[in-house]
Amino acid sequence: MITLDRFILEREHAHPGATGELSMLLMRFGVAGKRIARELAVAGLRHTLGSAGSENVQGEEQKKLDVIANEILLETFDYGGLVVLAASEELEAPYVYSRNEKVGKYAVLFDPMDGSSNIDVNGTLGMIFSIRRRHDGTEDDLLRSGREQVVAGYVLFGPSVLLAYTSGDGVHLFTLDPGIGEFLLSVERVRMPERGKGYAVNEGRSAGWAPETRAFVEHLKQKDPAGGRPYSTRYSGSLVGDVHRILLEGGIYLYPADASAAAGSAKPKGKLRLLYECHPLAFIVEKAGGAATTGTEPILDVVPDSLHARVPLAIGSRTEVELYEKFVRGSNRLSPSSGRGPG
Ligand code: AFP
Repeated sequence: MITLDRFILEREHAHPGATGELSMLLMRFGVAGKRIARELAVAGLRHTLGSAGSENVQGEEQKKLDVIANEILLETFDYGGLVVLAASEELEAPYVYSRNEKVGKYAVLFDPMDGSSNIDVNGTLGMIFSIRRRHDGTEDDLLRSGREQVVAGYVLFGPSVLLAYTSGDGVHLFTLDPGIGEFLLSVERVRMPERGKGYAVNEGRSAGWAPETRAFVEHLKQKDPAGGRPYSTRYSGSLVGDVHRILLEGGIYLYPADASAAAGSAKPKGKLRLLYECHPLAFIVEKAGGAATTGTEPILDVVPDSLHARVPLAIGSRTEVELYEKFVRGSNRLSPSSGRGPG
Protein backbone atom coordinates (compact mmCIF):
# COMPACT_ATOMS: atom_id res chain seq x y z
CA MET A 1 0.00 0.00 0.00
CA ILE A 2 2.01 2.95 -1.23
CA THR A 3 0.15 6.10 -0.39
CA LEU A 4 0.67 9.30 -2.37
CA ASP A 5 2.42 10.92 0.62
CA ARG A 6 4.80 7.99 1.09
CA PHE A 7 5.59 7.82 -2.65
CA ILE A 8 6.31 11.56 -2.82
CA LEU A 9 8.45 11.57 0.34
CA GLU A 10 10.47 8.53 -0.75
CA ARG A 11 11.17 10.13 -4.11
CA GLU A 12 12.06 13.42 -2.41
CA HIS A 13 14.82 11.65 -0.49
CA ALA A 14 16.28 10.63 -3.85
CA HIS A 15 16.88 14.32 -4.53
CA PRO A 16 19.60 15.67 -2.19
CA GLY A 17 18.84 19.30 -1.44
CA ALA A 18 15.10 18.81 -1.86
CA THR A 19 13.37 21.06 0.68
CA GLY A 20 10.13 19.09 0.87
CA GLU A 21 8.13 22.17 -0.10
CA LEU A 22 7.13 20.88 -3.56
CA SER A 23 6.17 17.57 -1.96
CA MET A 24 3.96 19.44 0.47
CA LEU A 25 2.22 21.32 -2.35
CA LEU A 26 1.67 18.16 -4.36
CA MET A 27 0.16 16.41 -1.34
CA ARG A 28 -2.17 19.37 -0.90
CA PHE A 29 -3.46 19.01 -4.45
CA GLY A 30 -4.25 15.43 -3.41
CA VAL A 31 -6.28 16.69 -0.45
CA ALA A 32 -8.08 19.28 -2.60
CA GLY A 33 -8.88 16.51 -5.11
CA LYS A 34 -10.47 14.42 -2.37
CA ARG A 35 -12.54 17.34 -1.10
CA ILE A 36 -13.80 18.11 -4.62
CA ALA A 37 -14.57 14.41 -5.20
CA ARG A 38 -16.70 14.45 -2.09
CA GLU A 39 -18.57 17.59 -3.23
CA LEU A 40 -19.27 15.91 -6.58
CA ALA A 41 -20.46 12.71 -4.92
CA VAL A 42 -23.14 14.50 -2.86
CA ALA A 43 -23.97 17.32 -5.30
CA GLY A 44 -27.34 15.83 -6.22
CA LEU A 45 -28.27 15.65 -2.53
CA ARG A 46 -26.93 19.07 -1.62
CA HIS A 47 -28.51 20.97 -4.51
CA THR A 48 -25.09 22.03 -5.74
CA LEU A 49 -25.73 20.90 -9.32
CA GLY A 50 -26.68 23.47 -11.92
CA SER A 51 -25.71 27.03 -12.69
CA ALA A 52 -24.18 29.49 -10.28
CA GLY A 53 -25.93 32.27 -12.21
CA SER A 54 -22.62 33.92 -13.04
CA GLU A 55 -20.07 33.97 -15.88
CA ASN A 56 -16.32 33.44 -15.62
CA VAL A 57 -13.65 35.58 -17.26
CA GLN A 58 -13.97 33.43 -20.40
CA GLY A 59 -17.60 34.54 -20.71
CA GLU A 60 -18.75 30.99 -19.93
CA GLU A 61 -21.61 30.14 -17.59
CA GLN A 62 -20.22 29.10 -14.22
CA LYS A 63 -21.63 26.01 -12.55
CA LYS A 64 -22.03 25.98 -8.75
CA LEU A 65 -19.35 23.28 -8.62
CA ASP A 66 -16.93 25.39 -10.68
CA VAL A 67 -17.17 27.99 -7.91
CA ILE A 68 -17.02 25.44 -5.05
CA ALA A 69 -13.99 23.66 -6.54
CA ASN A 70 -12.24 26.99 -7.11
CA GLU A 71 -12.81 28.04 -3.50
CA ILE A 72 -11.54 24.71 -2.16
CA LEU A 73 -8.32 25.13 -4.16
CA LEU A 74 -7.77 28.76 -3.14
CA GLU A 75 -8.22 27.80 0.51
CA THR A 76 -5.83 24.85 0.16
CA PHE A 77 -2.76 27.04 -0.40
CA ASP A 78 -3.60 29.82 2.04
CA TYR A 79 -1.38 28.56 4.86
CA GLY A 80 2.20 27.40 5.29
CA GLY A 81 3.82 30.35 3.53
CA LEU A 82 4.72 28.46 0.35
CA VAL A 83 2.49 29.97 -2.33
CA VAL A 84 2.44 33.62 -3.35
CA LEU A 85 0.09 33.39 -6.38
CA ALA A 86 -2.80 31.19 -7.47
CA ALA A 87 -4.07 31.51 -11.03
CA SER A 88 -7.34 29.85 -11.95
CA GLU A 89 -9.37 29.41 -15.11
CA GLU A 90 -12.26 30.80 -13.03
CA LEU A 91 -10.48 34.00 -11.92
CA GLU A 92 -9.76 37.10 -14.02
CA ALA A 93 -6.51 37.92 -12.20
CA PRO A 94 -4.21 35.76 -10.06
CA TYR A 95 -5.15 35.50 -6.40
CA VAL A 96 -2.33 36.92 -4.25
CA TYR A 97 -1.78 35.33 -0.83
CA SER A 98 -0.91 38.59 0.93
CA ARG A 99 0.60 36.94 4.00
CA ASN A 100 2.94 34.93 1.76
CA GLU A 101 3.90 37.86 -0.42
CA LYS A 102 7.41 38.10 1.00
CA VAL A 103 8.11 34.44 1.59
CA GLY A 104 6.10 32.43 -0.94
CA LYS A 105 8.39 30.57 -3.38
CA TYR A 106 5.78 29.11 -5.73
CA ALA A 107 2.78 29.89 -7.91
CA VAL A 108 0.00 27.34 -8.42
CA LEU A 109 -2.28 27.21 -11.44
CA PHE A 110 -5.46 25.19 -11.90
CA ASP A 111 -8.57 24.45 -13.90
CA PRO A 112 -10.75 23.56 -10.90
CA MET A 113 -13.43 21.71 -12.89
CA ASP A 114 -12.63 20.53 -16.39
CA GLY A 115 -15.62 19.36 -18.41
CA SER A 116 -18.22 21.43 -16.56
CA SER A 117 -20.81 20.63 -19.21
CA ASN A 118 -20.71 17.07 -17.80
CA ILE A 119 -21.51 18.07 -14.20
CA ASP A 120 -25.30 17.92 -14.35
CA VAL A 121 -25.29 14.65 -16.31
CA ASN A 122 -22.87 12.80 -13.99
CA GLY A 123 -20.25 12.58 -16.74
CA THR A 124 -16.47 12.45 -16.50
CA LEU A 125 -14.83 15.49 -14.92
CA GLY A 126 -11.33 16.57 -14.00
CA MET A 127 -9.16 19.03 -12.14
CA ILE A 128 -5.89 20.11 -13.80
CA PHE A 129 -3.02 21.64 -11.80
CA SER A 130 0.55 22.82 -12.12
CA ILE A 131 3.24 24.46 -9.99
CA ARG A 132 5.81 27.06 -11.10
CA ARG A 133 8.66 28.78 -9.24
CA ARG A 134 8.30 32.36 -8.16
CA HIS A 135 10.42 34.98 -9.94
CA ASP A 136 9.11 38.38 -8.81
CA GLY A 137 5.79 37.24 -7.41
CA THR A 138 3.69 38.93 -10.10
CA GLU A 139 1.52 37.77 -13.01
CA ASP A 140 4.66 37.89 -15.19
CA ASP A 141 5.88 34.79 -13.33
CA LEU A 142 3.14 32.91 -15.15
CA LEU A 143 3.59 34.30 -18.67
CA ARG A 144 6.43 31.87 -19.42
CA SER A 145 6.87 28.69 -21.43
CA GLY A 146 5.47 25.39 -20.25
CA ARG A 147 9.00 24.10 -19.76
CA GLU A 148 9.16 26.18 -16.58
CA GLN A 149 6.52 24.04 -14.84
CA VAL A 150 8.07 22.03 -11.99
CA VAL A 151 5.03 19.84 -11.35
CA ALA A 152 1.86 19.12 -13.35
CA GLY A 153 -1.01 16.76 -12.71
CA TYR A 154 -4.69 16.05 -12.91
CA VAL A 155 -7.41 14.43 -10.85
CA LEU A 156 -9.93 12.44 -12.87
CA PHE A 157 -13.42 12.19 -11.35
CA GLY A 158 -14.84 9.04 -12.91
CA PRO A 159 -16.03 5.65 -11.60
CA SER A 160 -12.77 5.81 -9.67
CA VAL A 161 -11.05 9.00 -8.60
CA LEU A 162 -7.53 8.99 -10.01
CA LEU A 163 -4.58 11.34 -9.59
CA ALA A 164 -1.72 11.47 -12.10
CA TYR A 165 1.32 13.71 -11.81
CA THR A 166 4.82 14.35 -13.05
CA SER A 167 7.62 16.36 -11.52
CA GLY A 168 9.72 15.77 -14.61
CA ASP A 169 10.78 12.20 -13.82
CA GLY A 170 8.04 9.93 -15.17
CA VAL A 171 4.26 10.04 -14.79
CA HIS A 172 2.72 8.25 -11.81
CA LEU A 173 -0.90 7.22 -11.31
CA PHE A 174 -2.79 6.84 -8.03
CA THR A 175 -6.29 5.56 -7.26
CA LEU A 176 -8.36 6.91 -4.37
CA ASP A 177 -9.35 4.14 -1.95
CA PRO A 178 -12.57 5.62 -0.52
CA GLY A 179 -12.38 3.10 2.33
CA ILE A 180 -9.34 4.77 3.80
CA GLY A 181 -9.54 8.10 1.99
CA GLU A 182 -6.03 7.75 0.56
CA PHE A 183 -4.63 7.87 -2.97
CA LEU A 184 -2.69 4.62 -3.46
CA LEU A 185 -0.10 3.99 -6.17
CA SER A 186 -1.59 2.05 -9.10
CA VAL A 187 0.95 2.61 -11.89
CA GLU A 188 4.49 3.99 -11.57
CA ARG A 189 6.12 5.51 -14.68
CA VAL A 190 3.15 5.27 -17.07
CA ARG A 191 4.27 4.95 -20.71
CA MET A 192 1.92 6.09 -23.46
CA PRO A 193 1.66 3.70 -26.43
CA GLU A 194 3.55 4.94 -29.53
CA ARG A 195 0.28 4.90 -31.49
CA GLY A 196 -3.40 4.28 -30.79
CA LYS A 197 -6.76 3.36 -32.33
CA GLY A 198 -8.92 6.24 -31.16
CA TYR A 199 -9.31 9.97 -31.68
CA ALA A 200 -11.16 12.61 -29.67
CA VAL A 201 -12.48 15.77 -31.36
CA ASN A 202 -15.79 17.66 -31.48
CA GLU A 203 -16.66 16.96 -35.14
CA GLY A 204 -19.72 19.12 -34.76
CA ARG A 205 -17.31 22.02 -35.20
CA SER A 206 -15.57 20.70 -38.34
CA ALA A 207 -17.10 23.43 -40.56
CA GLY A 208 -14.80 25.93 -38.88
CA TRP A 209 -11.65 23.86 -39.19
CA ALA A 210 -8.75 24.49 -41.56
CA PRO A 211 -8.78 22.12 -44.60
CA GLU A 212 -5.62 20.39 -43.34
CA THR A 213 -7.32 19.52 -40.05
CA ARG A 214 -10.40 18.23 -41.82
CA ALA A 215 -8.15 16.15 -44.12
CA PHE A 216 -6.33 14.68 -41.11
CA VAL A 217 -9.55 13.62 -39.39
CA GLU A 218 -10.90 12.20 -42.67
CA HIS A 219 -7.65 10.29 -43.04
CA LEU A 220 -8.12 8.65 -39.61
CA LYS A 221 -11.60 7.52 -40.67
CA GLN A 222 -10.54 5.81 -43.90
CA LYS A 223 -10.66 2.00 -44.14
CA ASP A 224 -7.05 0.66 -44.08
CA PRO A 225 -6.66 -2.34 -41.74
CA ALA A 226 -2.93 -2.59 -42.47
CA GLY A 227 -2.51 1.00 -41.34
CA GLY A 228 -4.65 0.55 -38.23
CA ARG A 229 -7.52 2.54 -39.69
CA PRO A 230 -10.31 3.48 -39.33
CA TYR A 231 -9.81 4.95 -35.86
CA SER A 232 -12.74 5.03 -33.39
CA THR A 233 -14.13 8.28 -32.05
CA ARG A 234 -13.98 8.67 -28.27
CA TYR A 235 -14.94 12.23 -27.14
CA SER A 236 -16.16 12.66 -23.56
CA GLY A 237 -16.55 16.43 -23.24
CA SER A 238 -13.77 16.39 -20.65
CA LEU A 239 -10.19 16.98 -21.81
CA VAL A 240 -8.88 15.18 -18.69
CA GLY A 241 -11.07 12.14 -19.41
CA ASP A 242 -9.94 11.98 -23.05
CA VAL A 243 -6.24 12.56 -22.32
CA HIS A 244 -6.33 9.92 -19.58
CA ARG A 245 -7.72 7.37 -22.05
CA ILE A 246 -4.99 8.31 -24.54
CA LEU A 247 -2.31 8.07 -21.82
CA LEU A 248 -3.27 4.41 -21.37
CA GLU A 249 -4.42 3.38 -24.86
CA GLY A 250 -2.70 5.84 -27.23
CA GLY A 251 -4.41 7.93 -29.90
CA ILE A 252 -4.96 11.67 -30.29
CA TYR A 253 -7.14 14.50 -28.91
CA LEU A 254 -7.70 17.58 -31.02
CA TYR A 255 -9.21 20.99 -30.29
CA PRO A 256 -8.23 22.92 -33.42
CA ALA A 257 -8.54 26.59 -34.20
CA ASP A 258 -12.06 27.13 -35.35
CA ALA A 259 -13.03 29.92 -37.75
CA SER A 260 -16.73 29.05 -37.63
CA ALA A 261 -18.74 31.44 -39.72
CA ALA A 262 -21.13 32.05 -36.86
CA ALA A 263 -19.74 35.15 -35.12
CA GLY A 264 -19.35 34.67 -31.40
CA SER A 265 -18.70 30.93 -31.65
CA ALA A 266 -15.49 31.38 -33.60
CA LYS A 267 -12.40 30.30 -31.70
CA PRO A 268 -9.60 31.45 -34.01
CA LYS A 269 -7.02 30.28 -31.44
CA GLY A 270 -8.98 27.23 -30.34
CA LYS A 271 -10.87 26.98 -27.06
CA LEU A 272 -8.43 25.52 -24.58
CA ARG A 273 -6.54 27.66 -22.10
CA LEU A 274 -2.75 27.43 -22.46
CA LEU A 275 -1.76 27.93 -18.81
CA TYR A 276 -4.49 25.91 -17.07
CA GLU A 277 -5.15 23.06 -19.52
CA CYS A 278 -2.57 22.73 -22.32
CA HIS A 279 0.80 23.38 -20.60
CA PRO A 280 0.13 20.97 -17.68
CA LEU A 281 -1.24 18.14 -19.87
CA ALA A 282 1.55 18.61 -22.42
CA PHE A 283 4.14 18.25 -19.61
CA ILE A 284 2.47 15.03 -18.41
CA VAL A 285 2.08 13.57 -21.89
CA GLU A 286 5.65 14.39 -22.95
CA LYS A 287 6.98 12.73 -19.77
CA ALA A 288 4.96 9.63 -20.64
CA GLY A 289 6.48 9.46 -24.14
CA GLY A 290 3.74 11.28 -26.05
CA ALA A 291 3.63 14.71 -27.69
CA ALA A 292 1.54 17.92 -27.75
CA THR A 293 1.49 20.56 -30.49
CA THR A 294 -0.39 23.60 -31.74
CA GLY A 295 0.06 22.02 -35.17
CA THR A 296 3.16 24.06 -35.84
CA GLU A 297 5.09 24.10 -32.52
CA PRO A 298 5.35 22.11 -29.27
CA ILE A 299 2.77 23.33 -26.74
CA LEU A 300 5.47 23.51 -24.03
CA ASP A 301 7.41 26.09 -26.07
CA VAL A 302 4.45 28.46 -26.39
CA VAL A 303 4.77 31.57 -24.20
CA PRO A 304 1.34 33.02 -23.31
CA ASP A 305 0.70 36.68 -24.17
CA SER A 306 -2.02 36.85 -21.52
CA LEU A 307 -3.22 34.91 -18.49
CA HIS A 308 -6.20 33.40 -20.31
CA ALA A 309 -4.48 32.85 -23.67
CA ARG A 310 -5.96 30.02 -25.76
CA VAL A 311 -4.15 27.75 -28.22
CA PRO A 312 -5.12 25.06 -30.74
CA LEU A 313 -4.22 21.66 -29.25
CA ALA A 314 -3.31 18.27 -30.66
CA ILE A 315 -2.08 15.91 -27.93
CA GLY A 316 -1.44 12.20 -27.69
CA SER A 317 0.76 9.44 -29.14
CA ARG A 318 3.89 10.53 -31.03
CA THR A 319 2.83 8.79 -34.26
CA GLU A 320 -0.52 10.55 -34.55
CA VAL A 321 0.69 13.95 -33.35
CA GLU A 322 3.64 13.93 -35.79
CA LEU A 323 1.28 12.88 -38.58
CA TYR A 324 -1.07 15.75 -37.70
CA GLU A 325 1.85 18.21 -37.92
CA LYS A 326 2.66 16.80 -41.36
CA PHE A 327 -0.91 17.42 -42.47
CA VAL A 328 -0.79 20.97 -41.12
CA ARG A 329 2.51 21.56 -42.91
CA GLY A 330 1.00 19.99 -46.03
CA SER A 331 3.83 17.41 -46.17
CA ASN A 332 1.62 14.40 -45.54
CA ARG A 333 2.42 12.41 -48.73
CA LEU A 334 1.04 9.12 -47.48
CA SER A 335 2.20 5.67 -48.56
CA PRO A 336 -0.94 3.83 -49.78
CA SER A 337 -0.62 0.82 -47.42
CA SER A 338 0.58 2.14 -44.08
CA GLY A 339 -1.71 5.10 -43.64
CA ARG A 340 1.27 6.75 -42.05
CA GLY A 341 3.41 9.63 -43.33
CA PRO A 342 6.89 9.03 -44.82
CA GLY A 343 9.68 7.75 -42.50
P1 AFP B 1 -15.89 23.13 -19.95
O1 AFP B 1 -15.11 22.87 -18.71
O2 AFP B 1 -16.27 24.56 -20.13
O3 AFP B 1 -17.03 22.15 -20.13
O4 AFP B 1 -14.93 22.86 -21.19
C1 AFP B 1 -14.38 21.62 -21.27
C2 AFP B 1 -13.21 21.71 -22.27
O5 AFP B 1 -12.34 22.68 -21.92
C3 AFP B 1 -12.53 20.36 -22.42
O6 AFP B 1 -12.50 19.65 -21.25
C4 AFP B 1 -13.36 19.66 -23.47
O7 AFP B 1 -12.63 18.70 -24.19
C5 AFP B 1 -13.81 20.81 -24.36
O8 AFP B 1 -13.72 21.99 -23.58
C6 AFP B 1 -15.22 20.64 -24.81
O9 AFP B 1 -15.52 21.70 -25.68
P2 AFP B 1 -16.72 21.57 -26.74
O10 AFP B 1 -17.98 21.51 -25.92
O11 AFP B 1 -16.63 22.80 -27.59
O12 AFP B 1 -16.48 20.33 -27.51
